[in-house]
Amino acid sequence: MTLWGKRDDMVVHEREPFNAEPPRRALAGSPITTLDSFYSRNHGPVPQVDAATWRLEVDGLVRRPLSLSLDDLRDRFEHHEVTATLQCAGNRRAGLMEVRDIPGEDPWGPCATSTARWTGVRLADVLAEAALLPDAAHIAFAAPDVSQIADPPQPYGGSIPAGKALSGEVLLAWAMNGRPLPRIHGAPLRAVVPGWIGARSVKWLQRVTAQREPSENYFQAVAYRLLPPEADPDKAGPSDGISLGPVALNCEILRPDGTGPLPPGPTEITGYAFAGDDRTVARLDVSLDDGSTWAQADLDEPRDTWAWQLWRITLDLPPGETTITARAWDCTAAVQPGCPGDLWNPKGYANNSWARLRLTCRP
Ligand code: MTE
Ligand code: MO
Repeated sequence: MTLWGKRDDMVVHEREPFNAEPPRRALAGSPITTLDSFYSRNHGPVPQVDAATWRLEVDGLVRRPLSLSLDDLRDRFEHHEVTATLQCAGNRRAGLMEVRDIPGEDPWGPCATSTARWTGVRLADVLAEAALLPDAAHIAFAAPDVSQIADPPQPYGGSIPAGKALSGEVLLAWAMNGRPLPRIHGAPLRAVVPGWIGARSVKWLQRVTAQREPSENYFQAVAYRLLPPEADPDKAGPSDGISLGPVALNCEILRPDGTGPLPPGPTEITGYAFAGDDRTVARLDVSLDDGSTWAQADLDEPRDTWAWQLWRITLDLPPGETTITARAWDCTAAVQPGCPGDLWNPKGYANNSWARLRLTCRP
């Protein structure tokens, strides 16, 4: 039996709680990730939610608190679809761990990110129905799963600013790629916060609360903060470091995947690039000489602001050892930083340094 319906060759970091990313070849060349390949990040045991008795509670700074069944959501609100990439803040952490170890965190590779077509209702429409009050500055999400990471154990939750919550792209989703949302991905209902770190797309959503301040949930107030290198992550609080929200500009090489030697000669190199939030990727460069010279890859048009853009280039790989380096530029002309050493942080988040893949070519 495969775990949670995932492909056999998933890279499983933990079975319980289930944490797994697909191999590079599973993402290569596919704008939409199939359900069996989609990465999954869980902080506690996957809850079993009975969709028939489940209700979404909407409360806090609203004039009309709501308690909605799945049918209420489906019948009373317009359905919307968004193609969005989820990217875990821990994506590419392994590259930071090569600089300095990060005890207690999984060494995620380049594939803690995937893209799906999400269907549901707009969070904005639900908040309008609840008559959101003007002093609501943050929208908090709460879920029933509990993580053993801290003492005492911590339920999962988080929040996003009201401005993002009221934008049209944030969905409460019950379907993924046109199929019912799988349990491992948050059934019966999850938040989808496009362009923001995956952590804010809360699964098994139970409660939406409008409030003045960000959520005090552990995963908002303590974890998922980008701390200075010398900080103690266990003592971090709301005033320390940066609370992670919009995803930083990032890219990776997906093919070749470095798993075996290749024949030298013209070789197609492909990958993904993702600009995060409402930015788009504008250029993608590839180097075979560690960044001395660069060639510009062919990059997908930003069809959808909320999804990654795939890229490809054919280059002549020499015999012997080669490192392929890739870097993306976004529409504001920002470029990825070169060195993971400059980005190291105690929880290993947001490694968006240049992608590097070592491989060997043998005739
Ligand atoms: N929601 C709940 N309730 N519990 C969780 O552990 N993990 C978050 C987010 N939502 C999490 C959650 C994190 S860190 C990420 S990256 C995404 O879910 C992963 O979503 P996926 O498992 O559907 O890929
Ligand atoms: Mo994540």
